[in-house]
Amino acid sequence: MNAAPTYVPATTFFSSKRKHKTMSPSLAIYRGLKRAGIDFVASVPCVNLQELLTLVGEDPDIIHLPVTREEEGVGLCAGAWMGGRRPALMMQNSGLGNCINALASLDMLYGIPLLMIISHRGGKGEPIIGQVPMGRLTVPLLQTMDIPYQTPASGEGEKAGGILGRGPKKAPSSCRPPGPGILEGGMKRIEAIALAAEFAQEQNALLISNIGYPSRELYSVCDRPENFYMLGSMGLASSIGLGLALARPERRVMVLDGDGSVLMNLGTLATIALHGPENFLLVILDNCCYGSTGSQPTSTCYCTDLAAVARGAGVRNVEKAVDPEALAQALQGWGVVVAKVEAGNASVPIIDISPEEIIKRFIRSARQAPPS
Ligand SMILES: Cc1ncc(C[n+]2csc(CCOP(=O)(O)OP(=O)(O)O)c2C)c(N)n1
Repeated sequence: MNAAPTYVPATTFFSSKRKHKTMSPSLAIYRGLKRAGIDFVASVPCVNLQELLTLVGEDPDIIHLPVTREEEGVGLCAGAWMGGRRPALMMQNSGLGNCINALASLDMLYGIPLLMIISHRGGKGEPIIGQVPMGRLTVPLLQTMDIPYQTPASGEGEKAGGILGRGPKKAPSSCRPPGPGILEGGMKRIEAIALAAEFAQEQNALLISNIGYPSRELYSVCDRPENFYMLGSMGLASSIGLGLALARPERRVMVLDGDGSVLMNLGTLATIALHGPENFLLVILDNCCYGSTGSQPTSTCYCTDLAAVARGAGVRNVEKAVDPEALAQALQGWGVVVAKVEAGNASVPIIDISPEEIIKRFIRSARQAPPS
């Protein structure tokens, strides 16, 4: 048996809430990365990584690839390392969960080094309950996988990339196509959500809503037991809705998803094409960005047309809606609707009912016998 190749990963936890007298934690981490010669970064955004991602994105010597799913970043970084670059993956700790297989059967198997900068949500004082499970599991997961990690204390951010040495190469110029950019003066996401919620109420439909602000906005405009608010598991709204629609063919099931989340689970469109029943409607609220984490642009801001992707995947009923009238019309159908909405979040509070309560009242309603 061959000896296992040496695995040289390193993980740095990072929280922008950390107080620092002289330098922001983001800047300290960025400087550490520069000192270590990091010249290739893949990322999925997190509220706590906003400043660091801006610094990385503005650096002409770093190739920065915002990716659709953290696991994709593991592959990109492996390829970049094979090509002689010094890569890092920046993500929230929930993304670590999405990376486990790739870390084990790619990086660990071949001994490919990877620096992960992980924002550690879900610790003491975390306001979003959906972050808590991965918050607890992060360190045990790293320990189980034998991945060394460090949590830099105030002022230690510059150590972050310390293990990797020097030597940045000039980044090639970007070939990112110009795109339509973020919509201005269109429908607000909360308006689209209110419209869908009203229609769902009329139809006694079950409604699944996307992680982050979309769920908060739905909760604030029209809370019903028939709403399932996602508090974590980014990307799975459409899959949850499809499973439910197949299980309850007599009920209308609607999903309010986001472009970033659909991009994270793009295969869902192929599954919907093959198995999507007539009681299922996926509404993609496309604001061209990750609105809930600071409006970092997604690829729909530049070049990806999710309606065309859905059609290409084989979904037969695909509509586009850019105004409330078109959306109201499209809500009557089934399949996929891509509703173009403005970036930005309404100022609405955090959902104050527990996950246990959300699921209890939802399944009571979802499983009840249809009226005879
Ligand atoms: C696996 C994982 N990666 C990253 C995050 C951080 N995160 C939470 S919401 C969100 C943005 C969702 O964007 P989108 O689906 O487009 O919805 P929007 O908020 O723009 O309406 C991100 C990146 C997460 N919760 N889970």
